[in-house]
Amino acid sequence: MEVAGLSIVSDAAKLATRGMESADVEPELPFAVQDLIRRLEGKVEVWLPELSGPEFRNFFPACASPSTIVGWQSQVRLRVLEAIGSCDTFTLLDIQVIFGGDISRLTASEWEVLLRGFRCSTVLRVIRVEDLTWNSDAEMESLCFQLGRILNTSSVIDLTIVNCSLSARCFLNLASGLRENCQSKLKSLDLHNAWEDSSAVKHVADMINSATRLRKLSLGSCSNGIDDMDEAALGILSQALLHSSSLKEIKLVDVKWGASLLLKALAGDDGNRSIERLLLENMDRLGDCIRELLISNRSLKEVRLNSLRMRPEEWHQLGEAIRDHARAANIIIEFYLDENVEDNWKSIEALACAASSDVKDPTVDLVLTTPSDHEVMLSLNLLGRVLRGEIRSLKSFSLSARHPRTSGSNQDTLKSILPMNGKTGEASVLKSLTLRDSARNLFKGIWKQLFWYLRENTSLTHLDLNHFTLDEEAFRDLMGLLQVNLTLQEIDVSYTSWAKDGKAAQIQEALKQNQKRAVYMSVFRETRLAFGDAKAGRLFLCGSPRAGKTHLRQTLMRIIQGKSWLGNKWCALRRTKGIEVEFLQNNDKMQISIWDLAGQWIFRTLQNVLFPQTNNFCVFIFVYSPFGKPESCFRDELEDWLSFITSSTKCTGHNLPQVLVVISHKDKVISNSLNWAHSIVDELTKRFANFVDLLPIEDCCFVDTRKRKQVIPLKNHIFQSLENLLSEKSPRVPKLCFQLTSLFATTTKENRSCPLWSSEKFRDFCTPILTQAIPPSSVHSVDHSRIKMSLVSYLNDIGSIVCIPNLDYIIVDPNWLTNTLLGELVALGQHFQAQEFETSYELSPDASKDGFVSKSVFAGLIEKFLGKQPCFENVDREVLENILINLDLCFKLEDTSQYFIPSFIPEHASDEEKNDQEGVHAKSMNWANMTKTSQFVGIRIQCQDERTMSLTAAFFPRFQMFMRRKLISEMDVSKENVTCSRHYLQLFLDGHQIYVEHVQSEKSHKYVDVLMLCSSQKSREAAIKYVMKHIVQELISFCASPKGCPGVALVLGVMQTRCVEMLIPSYLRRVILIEKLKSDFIRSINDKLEEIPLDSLHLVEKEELFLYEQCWPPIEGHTERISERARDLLWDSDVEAIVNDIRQKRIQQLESLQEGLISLNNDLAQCYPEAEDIVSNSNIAQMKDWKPRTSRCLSRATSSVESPSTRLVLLKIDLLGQKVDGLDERLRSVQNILQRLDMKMGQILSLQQELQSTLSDFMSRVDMIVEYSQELQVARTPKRPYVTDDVGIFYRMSALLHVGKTVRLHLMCESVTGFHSVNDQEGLKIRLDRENSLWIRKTVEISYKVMHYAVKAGLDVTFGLGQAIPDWEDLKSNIVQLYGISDDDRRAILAGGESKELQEAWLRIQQTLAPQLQNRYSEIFKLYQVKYLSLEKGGHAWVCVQCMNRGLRCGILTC
Ligand SMILES: Nc1nc2c(ncn2[C@@H]2O[C@H](COP(=O)(O)OP(=O)(O)OP(=O)(O)O)[C@@H](O)[C@H]2O)c(=O)[nH]1
Ligand SMILES: [Mg+2]
Repeated sequence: MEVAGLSIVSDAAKLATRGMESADVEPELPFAVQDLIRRLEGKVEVWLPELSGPEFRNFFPACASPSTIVGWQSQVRLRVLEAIGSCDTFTLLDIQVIFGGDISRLTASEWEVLLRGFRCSTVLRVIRVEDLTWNSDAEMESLCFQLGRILNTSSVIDLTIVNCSLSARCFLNLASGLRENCQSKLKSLDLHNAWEDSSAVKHVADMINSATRLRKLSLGSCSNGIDDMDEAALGILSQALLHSSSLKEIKLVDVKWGASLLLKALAGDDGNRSIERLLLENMDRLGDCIRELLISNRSLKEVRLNSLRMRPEEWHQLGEAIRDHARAANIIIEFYLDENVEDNWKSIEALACAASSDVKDPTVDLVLTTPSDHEVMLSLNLLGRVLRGEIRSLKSFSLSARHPRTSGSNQDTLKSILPMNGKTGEASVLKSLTLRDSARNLFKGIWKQLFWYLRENTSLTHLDLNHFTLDEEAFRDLMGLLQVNLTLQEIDVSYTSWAKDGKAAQIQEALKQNQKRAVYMSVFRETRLAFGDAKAGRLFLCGSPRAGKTHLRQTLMRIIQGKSWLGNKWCALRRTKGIEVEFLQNNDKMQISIWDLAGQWIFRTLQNVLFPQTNNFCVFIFVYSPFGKPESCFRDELEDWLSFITSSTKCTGHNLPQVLVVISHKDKVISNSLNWAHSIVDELTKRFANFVDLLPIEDCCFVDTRKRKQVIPLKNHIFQSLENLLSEKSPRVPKLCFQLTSLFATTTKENRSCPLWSSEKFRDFCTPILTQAIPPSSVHSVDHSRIKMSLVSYLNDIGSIVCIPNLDYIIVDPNWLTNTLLGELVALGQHFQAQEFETSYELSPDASKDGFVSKSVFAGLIEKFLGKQPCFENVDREVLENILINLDLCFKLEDTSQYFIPSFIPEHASDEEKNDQEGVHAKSMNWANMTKTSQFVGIRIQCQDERTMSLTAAFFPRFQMFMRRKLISEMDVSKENVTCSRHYLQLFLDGHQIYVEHVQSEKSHKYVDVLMLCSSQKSREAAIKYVMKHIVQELISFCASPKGCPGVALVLGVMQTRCVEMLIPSYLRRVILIEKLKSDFIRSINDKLEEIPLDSLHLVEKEELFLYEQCWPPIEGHTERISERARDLLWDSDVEAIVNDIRQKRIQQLESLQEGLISLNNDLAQCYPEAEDIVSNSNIAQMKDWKPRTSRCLSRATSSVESPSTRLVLLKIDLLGQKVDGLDERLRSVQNILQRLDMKMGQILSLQQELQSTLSDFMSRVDMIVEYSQELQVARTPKRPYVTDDVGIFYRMSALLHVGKTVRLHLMCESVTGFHSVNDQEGLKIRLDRENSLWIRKTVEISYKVMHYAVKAGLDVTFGLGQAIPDWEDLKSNIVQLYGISDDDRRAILAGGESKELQEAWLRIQQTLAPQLQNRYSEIFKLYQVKYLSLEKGGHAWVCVQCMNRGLRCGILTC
């Protein structure tokens, strides 16, 4: 197919092939080639193409010598190479990618064509030369010459050569490029296993000398063990280092000559002075050298020692040198703790103790990684000593448990591993603590302990809990810790469950508030004020209108004040407006304020605006009147208030807000029974268990609120609860603050006309009390104004005064604000009639338009208020306006003089016709400048748990005002680009049009939608990044702040794009939670990976794996059923997180599988001494002398394992590990997210391939150990039998098999992707008799063994064998000797070959099942016989229907 505009042969290519007699008829150019050229020429390709794939085979064959390819093929080759060379979009030139490392696939002149274009590249950053192979040295030398030229003139800054053993000439050629140009931009040179022999070193030195901007040099040894460097070469290299003035960092990995080089180049007075960072990895005996450097080199700022091998004494000496002489501020020491290296622990202890100093600041960062739970214990023990202050050398401590082989039974021990031994932790100097647990949740038990110990710690500022699964309990523990610990400044919980369920924002907010608290608390401490236990408690009365709250409050007041019924005539009670606050009890023991909330919904907006910021010691009383209402009302009202309480109160640890239900109107109800309420309370107690402490209804809770006698027991009950709360351990508070709180209460009661105090008045009022409170020892050092500012902040935090920013006054009477002012204003604005028969105020029926009113309406409202109230000191119109604006309840548009005041004035009746969901849709919303190619994004920010949380009425209006102020004053957005309306905020930012929409009504208040029309100038990704940072994250943090809904955790959902585009009303929009979409997406990729046959993995289009679609159901009247690609809905960073997740899991699986395989091989080797022959394969001979290289990531050679097959596994894994490690490094240099994805996907495919082949290897070893033989395979005998008792639960099986018992013989599905039990499988009933009990016993043994190895290899998790696995202890102790083959069998094998008993068992299984195989097989076992196409997978198998269908679908089996 000839495509218009694409000339197949370029002029250059024609030129290059001129003179060639081409008799070939030009065949059609394959699509893949055309496509590639087009992409390259369109300069959209960002990643070098792989030309070794089958689609290019005709032009770039693997076998033929490139010089023999002529004519048409040759022209096409040149065309492709030239297109690559001139593409000029590549940031990374990785030679290996093009032909998998075989450079002989191109001729020298072809390389020249390919590389020519790179010489003048201005985007190229990295050149990698890794794992290359070549036929003649000349080829490599010529390539290096080309690369040298690129180094000379392009923008490349990083050259890496790994595993290539280049000759001296190669380096000469590379260096020649640099020599010619002293302006080379090269900043980093990485040479690992890069030279053939040390004759190359002089040219390396030459490169260092010529690269005047070189900052990083990394040198590493060869994995083949050849690592010599003669004296002369060493001298030249050290001279080059010594004289480099640009070098900042040197890294040496696994080299023998490291010490001599470093001493020559860095030590002493004349050593290099520019190098600041030194990294040493995997080296022996460097103690003396490092000591010398630490002492004599002044310029080293950071020294990182990774997996160094030294004796404990050497570590001790190094520790002392660090303590006494080291100048470097950061000394990072990493240990990989393998079970088998005993000295490691002695070394760590020796170092940590020797470096400990009472006078010097700690400089050591200790990083421990361990795969064993024993080592985790030891590490935690060390941590205990560090936290107690016994070891004072560590600045930071990091502990990663990598796939610890634990059965989980150690958690109890873990809990007691961090004893504080009566110490408070004040002596600790540790600043940063990082804990990681990559797989099995080993740390689960320690959070409580750890957080408890950190309560008194005053050194730790940084805590990193990345990647953990953390539960609600741990969250409460942490929030409890943050109540008392004001030292912690940063807590990293990214990639934890808390980051996903919205708790992270709450933690960040708590830290932010703590920073403020820390300021005033330190002032109090410095002043040495006396501290005492907290005694301020709060009682909130909530419930629907006319429930009897105010009556109850008054009766309680009368009881406390000792007034009799007759002494206090009922004044005509008005319905409450806003919140009425008064002191119920104010004595030495307790200061209880009572907050009586209006039931009317219109006041709800104010209520959480006015909630105090700290909510320790709160009791909420929900008052309910059953009079004249159906029972269902009780549930609805209680649910609603519980949700309000949950959402408005911040989590402060395990002290949940207490909620007591009081039922009023006892006198009006015929039945005294409260049964109807009990069950509802029980149900809601469970649902809200994490958030409120809903107390059971007692008899005393059913009252006539007007009757003193009936209320007295209730009062006692309430006080008892408050006393209990206060007696629990609480943060200590300055006694001075109680005194002030109490004085304010009495003073304001006496003088109600002065609720606002100027700061002078406040100061004068406090001075005498303050003078008394300051101890004589501090009198002279005290800064009075600082203390007063601290007192204001503190009293404001606990709610005894209200301090509004930008207001000149302090409100000392909270009731004035909550009731007199705001309650009244809402009442006036909303035409609320406080008394049923009250004649209406002469109000014009004011209404707002989109939340706005004119200046005159606003002024009228304020005037009416002032006219209605007695005269207050300091209160005038301006002050009132200021209060409203600074509480984020109102703002003024300067140009039109309109006021936005949605909470106070109702909407025009026509617009707002009852706010029910359907009614509300902002008709005024529309997209400006929409085109056909416009891109839309919709994000929903919603309550994590819709059944217990809601966004309270004040939330959205306040967010609107907060955001508006922030955008205009902090981000310089012009006012015209920020429009508020009652239900939305419209923004024009960065070229995007954004709606933030929230429809608030009594029923719907669970989410905020962000709708966005992206700027045509920006990519969708950039648009999402922008909106996430500036809107979504702002909203989430606002919500967690005291101004928002601090109890609400918010999570994100993504919206169907059409809903955004068409602005479909919010209640109809289709949304899926991002976490849900991600997990669906992961599942789809995993399924696809598993379905691909092993041998065609390399053919898989990476793009295909990403084809997962989210199906949206139709929306009546708006859209049809629509599917959208998950990849388009999610953002790239999410897709990357998904790929990371899959990759990480694959690596983990491979590691555990490897461990399982090693243990299996060990066991096999034990019972078959000559096992090497059995388990070896053809590759083994080449590997006899192979020594595994330690790679941090994947390889851990267990010393006991020496069988060749194990070595084979280790080699494979190690090679893969190197690839992963190498790739990781490479990934770091790749900025482009798509490139990274592509690389990682490629890596997942090779991991998958490795996994599958390791798995089949593993299975065949398992078969070997249970003696499932070739004959059985040929006879098609099922190979995964297991036996259960008659009930069918696997773990019930025990050693107690007795004659007469009935058991069932079951079979597992034998799918190659993993065996598993089959749901609802009936199995074959067998009654045990003398004859069959023996082989059945043996069958149990077979299945236990299979299970045992499956668990060891981590397959229980992968295959979902969970419930089939017997209890670990049972597995160990019952029936079989599981470590290795059973003794009987071993004896039998050693004596004569095979275990007769096992053979017998298999024979009997065969005989028993044979009749069933005929026809009833699928009925009894739900299994079907299939044949796997590739032999490697083991021929026939019995699989379940799902596995059969899947296998058929992807063509790996036949029936
Ligand atoms: N018979 C009887 N009447 C009660 C009882 N409790 C309250 N009432 C009456 O119910 C009406 C409302 O009482 P309030 O105490 O003002 O109700 P509230 O819960 O404060 O109402 P809001 O302030 O509007 O939220 C008044 O007329 C009370 O006299 C009770 O236990 N028995
Ligand atoms: Mg009331």
